[in-house]
Amino acid sequence: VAHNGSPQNRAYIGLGSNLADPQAQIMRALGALDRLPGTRVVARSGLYVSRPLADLPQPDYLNAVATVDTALAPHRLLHEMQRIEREQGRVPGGERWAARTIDLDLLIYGQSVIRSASLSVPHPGLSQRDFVLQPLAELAPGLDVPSLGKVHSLLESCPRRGLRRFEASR
Ligand code: A4P
Ligand code: MG
Repeated sequence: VAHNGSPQNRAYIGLGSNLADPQAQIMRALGALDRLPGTRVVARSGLYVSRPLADLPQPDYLNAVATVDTALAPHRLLHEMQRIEREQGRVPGGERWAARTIDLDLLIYGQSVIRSASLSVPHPGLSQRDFVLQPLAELAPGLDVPSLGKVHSLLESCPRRGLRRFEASR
């Protein structure tokens, strides 16, 4: 139970960027998430370099996952994540999978399974994305992903697309 009495929920948020200094974009988004009301970033994975899905002609992505404890309800958290995306210059209404300064995906929210028009949790792409599962396994290998199974088993059966650890430059 948080300071203000609201129950805390453990969520995992995926971060991705392939424009305008991706490392700085991810660090800035982590700071913004940590400043949300009733919310703390309690851990973050290492950074990973990944090729764009569908081999789209775009720069490689930098990806990471954050562990977040939050008193915000799922749709409210998503709303705040979208505000952070806009503040970091994400242009809304672009094509699906277009290159972006920052993309924040709500991967997991406690034990919740949500399938609403604006929010699907666990994130539908999770089990097919090594750039999500590898950093998630770093944070919580034994985590049971609602309706899908353990993170380490999901990683074993996930297609590998040449993900590599990013060597920090600062
Ligand atoms: N939405 C539904 N569920 C969620 C959720 N769990 N988290 C809705 C976040 N958003 C969720 O998202 C479109 C709509 O998804 C939102 O309005 C929200 O209501 P968007 O971010 O505006 O559009 P998008 O990201 O272009 O489309 P989409 O289908 O969400 O793509 P993804 O899954 O976000 O993937 N390649 C590499 N290597 N690394 C990446 O990080 N990311 C993407 C985007 C593509 N290729 C990538 C990467
Ligand atoms: Mg997205």
